[in-house]
Amino acid sequence: FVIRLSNAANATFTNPILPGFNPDPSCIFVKEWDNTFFCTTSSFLTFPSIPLYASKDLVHWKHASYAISRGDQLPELYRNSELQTEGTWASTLRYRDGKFYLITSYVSWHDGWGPIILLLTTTDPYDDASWSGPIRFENPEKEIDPDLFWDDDGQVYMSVARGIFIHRVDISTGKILETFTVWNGTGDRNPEGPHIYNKDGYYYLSIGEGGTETNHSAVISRSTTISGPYEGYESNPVLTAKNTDAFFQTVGHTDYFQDATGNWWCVALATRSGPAWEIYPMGRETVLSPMTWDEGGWPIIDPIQGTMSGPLPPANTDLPGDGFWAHGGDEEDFRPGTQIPRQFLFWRPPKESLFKVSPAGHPNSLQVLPSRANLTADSQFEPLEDGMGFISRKQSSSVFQFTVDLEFDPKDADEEAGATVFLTQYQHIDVTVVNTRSCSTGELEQKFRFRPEALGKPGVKVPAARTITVPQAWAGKRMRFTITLDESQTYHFTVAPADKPDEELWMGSASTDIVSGGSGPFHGTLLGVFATSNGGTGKTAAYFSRWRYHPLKQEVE
Ligand code: 6LW
Repeated sequence: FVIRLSNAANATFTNPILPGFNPDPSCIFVKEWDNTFFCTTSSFLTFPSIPLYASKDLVHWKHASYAISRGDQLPELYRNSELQTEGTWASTLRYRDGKFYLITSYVSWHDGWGPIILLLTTTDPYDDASWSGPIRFENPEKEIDPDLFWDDDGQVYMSVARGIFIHRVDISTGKILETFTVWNGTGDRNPEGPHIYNKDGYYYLSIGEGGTETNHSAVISRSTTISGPYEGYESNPVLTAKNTDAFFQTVGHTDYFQDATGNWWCVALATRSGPAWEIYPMGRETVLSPMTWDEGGWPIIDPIQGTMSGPLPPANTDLPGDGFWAHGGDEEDFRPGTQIPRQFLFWRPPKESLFKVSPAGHPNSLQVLPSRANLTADSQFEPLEDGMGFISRKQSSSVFQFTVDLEFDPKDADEEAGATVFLTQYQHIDVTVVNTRSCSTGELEQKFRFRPEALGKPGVKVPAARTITVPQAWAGKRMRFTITLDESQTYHFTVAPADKPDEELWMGSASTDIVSGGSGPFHGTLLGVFATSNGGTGKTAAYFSRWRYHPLKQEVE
């Protein structure tokens, strides 16, 4: 029998534990790494890809590394496809004998549906460079959501989804040695996200089903042999928000782990949307719930709420590395000698020459050279050939203020630079300075432009785009762009001269509805800056400075 060492009093914590675009969580506890919890989440097309977060107390999460930080870790880049849902999907993170194993599927439709299963490893979870190049696994049925499980006899099993299979594999080569067709859930659609756990003589197979929308749920089965037959739990699902009016919806895609005292925990993905499920700009985020086992040996998981309690480890923020805090904000001044901030993300592997911190002549700024592509996918511009002059961070709070300054003196027609709320290349809301040719005089004029793009969500109400001529008195000045999200879930966009921020001009307002779901059903919004020639020949650099992102409140209900 087991002596429960836990005498931790219940303490409260707040969901989501990993706010912002952080779906498909997979988490472990690693005693050998100073009693630290590690989690990973899906990145899709954001790059660097597949973040690892670390925590000592399950409350304070700090970014530790990216498993994929070099374009050459992806076997093919599929740069020409315009599908926004490609990229790195659900991964599984595991630790064994001094090594971290991250198995993921890189999904592409380049030649039709073609997910590639990749295994990356490291012995230092705080160091991007230490992550190995991938081993590509056999994937005859084009499966996704790989899991890794080591049995006591040393055999390794990879379970995968779209119909659940368990493959016995050789992890050094990625070869499949044997395949078992096993339990596919309760009969609901999209059995996926499998994980296997060994406990008290049973192999437990946990999966998600119902699809990643409001019908999502977590179900479980077990068997005394790895190959099955697996017996479904009669009281499935073990966790869901379907048919409830909970604020946290779409709950599913779970992973389980035990802490130092033997307590069990469950992570899942969820959207802070309420049952109406219309407004959830941050997409699917990572939530936590305490978990116990009933007398029959089946899990009991508390339904997800914003404030929960459980036997948390003592508060501890002592974590190594130069990572950022998942709940934190930014104050970035791009000082000479520094790198691109760790929380900044590109859309696909970047053309690195487009970005430079503190370039000569423009200290304390981030230089962004224009790409021919703007933020909207349009094959006319061969959008991905020469990269995208776009860089961002995740929106992690449902009320915030994001402010950034811009020095930009465009020379050619259609050169444009500014700030954006970005879900995909089909759904974003931009505020910029753009060089336009006047219809009446034929002269080039600098204008402020507000432009919502909602191609990816037909039928959504979109405010009109508008331009305002840059006032004479502001010409040549550094401009300040501010994006504020208020409690009514409306983004407001303003511009002002950086030296007179009170003289701000309102450029537009837009509902978060525009960047919820649609072409980015799996995604969450990014807040960023960009520079583009809009398909032209312009080469004028944009210099961004004084980047401030202040999350103001985590919750809006
Ligand atoms: C992921 C699947 C899912 O592969 O959504 O909600 C897919 N679960 O397991 C993309 O994140």
